[in-house]
Amino acid sequence: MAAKEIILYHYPHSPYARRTVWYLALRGIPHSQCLQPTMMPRPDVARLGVAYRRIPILSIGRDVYFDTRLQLPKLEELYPELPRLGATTPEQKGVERLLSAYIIDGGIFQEAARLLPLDLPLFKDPNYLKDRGDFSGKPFTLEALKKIRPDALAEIAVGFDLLETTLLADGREWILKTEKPSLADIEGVWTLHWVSGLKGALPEDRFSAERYPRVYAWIKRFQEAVTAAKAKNGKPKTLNGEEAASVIEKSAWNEEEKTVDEGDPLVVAEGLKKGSVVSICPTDTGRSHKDVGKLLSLDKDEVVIEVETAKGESVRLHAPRHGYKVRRYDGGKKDAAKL
Ligand SMILES: N[C@@H](CCC(=O)N[C@@H](CS)C(=O)NCC(=O)O)C(=O)O
Repeated sequence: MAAKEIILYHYPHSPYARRTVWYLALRGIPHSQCLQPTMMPRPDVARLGVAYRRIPILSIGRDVYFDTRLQLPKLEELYPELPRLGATTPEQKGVERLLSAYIIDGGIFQEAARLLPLDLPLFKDPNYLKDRGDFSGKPFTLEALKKIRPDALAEIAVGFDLLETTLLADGREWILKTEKPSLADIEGVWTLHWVSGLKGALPEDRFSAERYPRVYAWIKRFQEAVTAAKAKNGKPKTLNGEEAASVIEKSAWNEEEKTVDEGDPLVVAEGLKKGSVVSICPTDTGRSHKDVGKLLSLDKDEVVIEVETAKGESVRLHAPRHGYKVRRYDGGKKDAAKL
């Protein structure tokens, strides 16, 4: 069987990327990394024929996966010999999925991102402010951040309180009472871990181990588990952009191709079939970065298109349906009309 090499394109300070970094570490899945700048341009990503601008991006063989919400379930399917992290009972799966939705769609991460300390060196760089404006779709200014800070703190307090007084209230070590951290812990912890570790983000008189003892102890336990796993696995190999692209282009492995669900309302409305040219973009952030390619498959969970790398090799881009817009490609006419 062809080898499935795994490469994670990320930068270490990215809280979303940590979701996948931690998952790979806790399961001990062998992989390489391709480190990226904190802002655009990202030539290594463009080299793959990818317009999507968000981090992390994960490649497995010749398949490239956007979004941690697709990457984690895909990784869950691989390496059956390594213990999985995902929940097994329907009730526990529900907790796992609801935590993901609460933190990401419920806006907890978005509120945490509003608490970035205003004295961050990056904020002195006008290019960074412009880049984050492109990312969010509206101007990114320090004045606006300062103004919404009290509201963001109120929202984050709700998040800390929820974990402290419900899921962790009985003193359990891990969300699903597992022996080790599970996917539900990753889904619940990543934003609170990030914002509580970001010096100057949270006022100490309102957010501390005294105020939220169970949450702070859980974050610490989680970090210790990840540190131990990373020490056991050793550091992933770091590839430069060209090396990473060439591993992907040379790979003989593709995920088994699925079909286009003919009854899917979007397929019906847009008149799509296998081979139709479509565009894909996220619906929340990074919306202006559209990938255009040939539709290979579409179902309720995932859409897959085929694109060409800068060297003319074909790769498959996978995006989740949730949070992504798929449209028949009109040659960019609608975008041009907006200008
Ligand atoms: N829903 C996406 C969100 C990814 C995301 O927003 N990542 C941030 C980094 S933490 C990003 O791409 N920021 C803009 C950038 O780095 O260009 C996911 O789960 O992967």
